[in-house]
Amino acid sequence: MWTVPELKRIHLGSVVDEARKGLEDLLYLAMDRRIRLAVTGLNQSGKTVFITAMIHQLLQGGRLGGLPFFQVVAEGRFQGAKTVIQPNMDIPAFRYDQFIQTLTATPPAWPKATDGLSEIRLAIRFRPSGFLQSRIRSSTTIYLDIIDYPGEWLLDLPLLGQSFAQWSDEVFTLCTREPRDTLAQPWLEYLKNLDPHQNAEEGVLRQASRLFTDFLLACKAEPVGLSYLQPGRFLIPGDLKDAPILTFCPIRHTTQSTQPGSLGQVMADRFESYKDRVVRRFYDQHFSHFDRQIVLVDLLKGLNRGPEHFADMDRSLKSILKNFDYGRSSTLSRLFQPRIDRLLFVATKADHVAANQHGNLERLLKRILMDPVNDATFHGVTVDTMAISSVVSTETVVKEHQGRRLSFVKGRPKGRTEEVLLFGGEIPEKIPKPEAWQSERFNFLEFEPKIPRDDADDRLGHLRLDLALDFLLGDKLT
Ligand SMILES: Nc1nc2c(ncn2[C@@H]2O[C@H](COP(=O)(O)OP(=O)(O)OP(=O)(O)O)[C@@H](O)[C@H]2O)c(=O)[nH]1
Ligand SMILES: [Mg+2]
Repeated sequence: MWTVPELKRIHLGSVVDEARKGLEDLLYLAMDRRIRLAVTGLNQSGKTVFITAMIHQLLQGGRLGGLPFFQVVAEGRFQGAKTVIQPNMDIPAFRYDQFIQTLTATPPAWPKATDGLSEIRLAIRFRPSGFLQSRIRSSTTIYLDIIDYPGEWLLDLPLLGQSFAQWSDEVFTLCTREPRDTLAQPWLEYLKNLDPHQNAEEGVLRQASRLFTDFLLACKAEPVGLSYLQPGRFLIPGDLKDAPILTFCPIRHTTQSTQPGSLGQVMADRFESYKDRVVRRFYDQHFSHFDRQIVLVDLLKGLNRGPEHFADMDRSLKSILKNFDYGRSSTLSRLFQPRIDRLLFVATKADHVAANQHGNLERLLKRILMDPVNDATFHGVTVDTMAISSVVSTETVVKEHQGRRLSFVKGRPKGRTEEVLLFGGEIPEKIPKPEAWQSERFNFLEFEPKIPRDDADDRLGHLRLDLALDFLLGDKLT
């Protein structure tokens, strides 16, 4: 049993501990020795694998010669990295230990899908580069917080600038086109019998919102795989499942104003509460504290799924980019300090195609993002795009075929145990015109992780992960 003075000491001890941690954090921030790097992307875009591979490479410190384009390593100034206790006690930990074990098991496997937001902290030691600085200090430590969060949450941001009526109109307009049109029918049929002026009943609200949620889930599910789906928490509700704040849906409004307690008004109130308590809270607590952001995009999946899906992904990416356009968006600039100063978009899983296609993969991503990037005056935000592979699971083999030299991909397609040689096809460097999307034109396969050959060292090879690291962290490691 603890005595009262002991309990007081323990309590005081933990308060002092908390305060000390907070102060330490502030100090790192003031000294520019803390980076909060946010990693996002739509589901299955490769966030968990990217973060795991990035941590693995940093812990290896380029010892295996794997980070030639990460300047601090190339210049021989990198002294080491290790995982340390994360600063926020109420945020789930990013389970690097489990993910790396899965990726390096025998046989290796991809980590399972993850949900929600998680965080991990690394301490990185390096020698400063300047002549004077390196005389004063032989080494410096920087703290890197990596935050993994679903891109679906980022897609909620535009809701902050919309009224319930505007949002409802947008959803109904999207539902006039396939594949949304067909998938939305059960929900739209139900809405036909509802009048926004009728009294709100919980049972009706629940049924309308359940049918709307089913519609969103059907849009997200394979093989449809749409991405411009809001509100994000309807898809990943977490502990808000069945809460009234997630029990609403778009509704056709009339010019006549709705009364308090009417169906239309209750839906509108819940939409406003969602914006306030879910969207704004996420941005206040997390987004507005990020320093650097990387957005992962699975363009190959987009091409496989066809023009409607590709257009939807394009819409999502452009909408995500608007989040960073602090200068123009008055709603957002009032809400956030312009903190994120580097933003990187990457096309992931480049190893799914032969090496000679990587250039086109990068050009296609650049092309999609060109207008919003050029358009916007990103106040202090530097944007870049690249094609990478966090963990390479194939190799490129060049062979003669009917008198032509062709590049093939060699690897184990998902669900198979044997390696095969595939001619994966070509990636267009521009968004294909509608008539160019013949059926099955694109059929890029997914692969199982590579089984290491003789030594374990080549198992987590990557493509341009070092360039991504250099863009995201390089300037802080000088
Ligand atoms: N070949 C290859 N496949 C990859 C790579 N990165 C991810 N993948 C594939 O993409 C799948 C999803 O990767 P994750 O990292 O789990 O994706 P995520 O974005 O964290 O997914 P959620 O947690 O569901 O949001 C993996 O199971 C792999 O099949 C890569 O660098 N190369
Ligand atoms: Mg994940």
